[in-house]
Order: sequence, then C-alpha cells, then structure tokens
Amino acid sequence: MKNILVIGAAGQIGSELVPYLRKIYGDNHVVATYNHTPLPQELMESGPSAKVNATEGNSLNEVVRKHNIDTIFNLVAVLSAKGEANPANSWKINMDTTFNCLEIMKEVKGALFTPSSIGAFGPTTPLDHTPQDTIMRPTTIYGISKVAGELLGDYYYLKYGVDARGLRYPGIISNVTLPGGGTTDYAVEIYYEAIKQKKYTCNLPAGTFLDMMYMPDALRSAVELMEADPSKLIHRNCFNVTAMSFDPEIIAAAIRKYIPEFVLEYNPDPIKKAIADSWPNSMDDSAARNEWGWKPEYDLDSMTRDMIEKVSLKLKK
Ligand code: AKB
Repeated sequence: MKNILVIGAAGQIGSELVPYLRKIYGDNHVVATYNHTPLPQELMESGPSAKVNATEGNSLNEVVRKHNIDTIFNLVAVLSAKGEANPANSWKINMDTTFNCLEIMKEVKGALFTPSSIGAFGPTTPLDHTPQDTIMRPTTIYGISKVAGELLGDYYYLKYGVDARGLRYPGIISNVTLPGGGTTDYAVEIYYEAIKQKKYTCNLPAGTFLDMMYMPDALRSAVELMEADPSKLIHRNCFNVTAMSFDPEIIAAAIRKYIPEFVLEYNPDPIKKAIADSWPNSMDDSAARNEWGWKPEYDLDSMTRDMIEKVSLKLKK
C-alpha cells in the first residue's frame, strides 16, 4: 500500500482510520474523501483530501488517477436500520460505490478493502459460533448488499486479479465519531448516556446478544488483513472477526463497575429488534485467526475502562 484512498472518511470508522493510516504510511500518502458530511478539521489539515461522490465512477476515477492511488478503503455504506427506511437508496449507495471501486481497481491493478458485516447473515444462519462458511440469507437490504459485495469482491479477484479483501465487522464501539443508522449503535450511546445522565433507555431488549469490537481492534484488523501474505488467504471476502459478544444487561454491568448508580431501562424498537434477532449471537472467527493471525486486544472490561475515560474527557470539553 503506497497511496491510499479512504472513501467515507467522515464516518465512524473513516474518521479514525485516516489518522491511523497516515501514521503508518505517511500523511501525504493517505487521501481522505467526503461527500455530504464535511471532514473534521484535523483530517483536512493533516493530509490530502477531496470531495468525491463514489456512486459516480468519474468522480472516483479522477481522484484515483490524480493521487496515483493503489489501494482503496471503501467505508461508504448506509447501515442496517437506516437502510430499511429507504431500501432503494441504500442499495444504490452501497452497491454503486463497491462496484465503482472494483472497476477502478481493475484498471489500476490495485487493492480494495470493503467491510462486510454480521448483517450479511440472516435468520437461517446458525446463530451461535456462526461459521466462516455457512448459510447467508439476510433479510435486510443492508445485509443483501453486503453479501452481494462479498461475492463481487471474490468475482473481481478471480476474474481480473483485483486484490479485494474484507472483514465481516461486528458492531464497532468508538468515541470519536458517533455511528449512525446501525442496529448496534446502542452499544456506543450507552456509554455517553451513562456518563451524562447515569441512565439509558435501550432500543434492544435484554437477552439480545451481538458480536462487538472496540475501534482500535477494528482499525488494526483492517490493516493487518490488507498487509497479510496473499498466499495464506484461503478466504478473501470476507472474514468473520469478533472481539466480544454481550447483551444490554452485560454491558450495563460492565459500566456499573465504574458508574455504580447507572440505570438501564428498555424501550425496544421493533425494527431494530427484528434485525438483531436475525444476526449471529457470536461468530467463529478462527479462519481469520488461522489465515492471517487475527487476535483482538480489547475485551469488554478493558474497552469499558477506556471508553469511560475518553468519553468523560470529551464531554468535559
Ligand atoms: C449496523 O448495526 O448496521 C452496523 C453493522 C453491525 O454492520 N453497525
């Protein structure tokens, strides 16, 4: 990876991936792009940036040629819950972007990272220890676009030699940019509300187990996968990766170790509940561990300690 393009750089993952990549590969070698949401000031100032509509091939092509890009991190996506409000728009954004990235990487013989998700699974998937290779019949437009993206990635690799790779991310918990439109967003909001109000009303019911991961592990896993020896990769699009699995009661108990008075209440959102019920309770990520050495560093307790420290500082500013 010499010259990297991050599309969707203003989002939850992008806003942290850009500085992470700039530290490793050099500020001038990582181009941050945005479309509707402006980039945070620090990202504009610390390296190159561009306004790009990645659903338009020409817009993407121009920036790839201008900066001599050999690798794209494609973080543009309408997430699961938001996608259900406007499925046609979600399909268009998720698929056009992935397709355009693959087409341009075919021309420049480059590499592409596209995250998939636990959302690529569905209610007929085995929900416990969900295997790497299993039934994938998701029931959300987001999940359907993720499965299609996985298949397209493998297709472009096999047919054209595009170095397409990806991870099935669980819910990502972070403290820089809030997520938006996801089913797992509660696991971020709960920390902010625990610190601000000592109380949180959860939109998923107790007993809803989902895989999760802390942002530092999510960033490291993306780079480790893209740097992995290709001859070792049996799977490419995409690898199950997880760091922990919990339900709202378990994360609330972890928060109470630091904020004993924290109160958790419930008001489940039927759409989010149905989505969460169709997703794995916990994935088996042994293929990622065996093929490129994946290992999470943060568990629920170490993540909670760090989240409470960082979010408290942020809210004091
Ligand atoms: C969502 O909840 O939609 C995302 C995801 C798990 O892909 N955070």
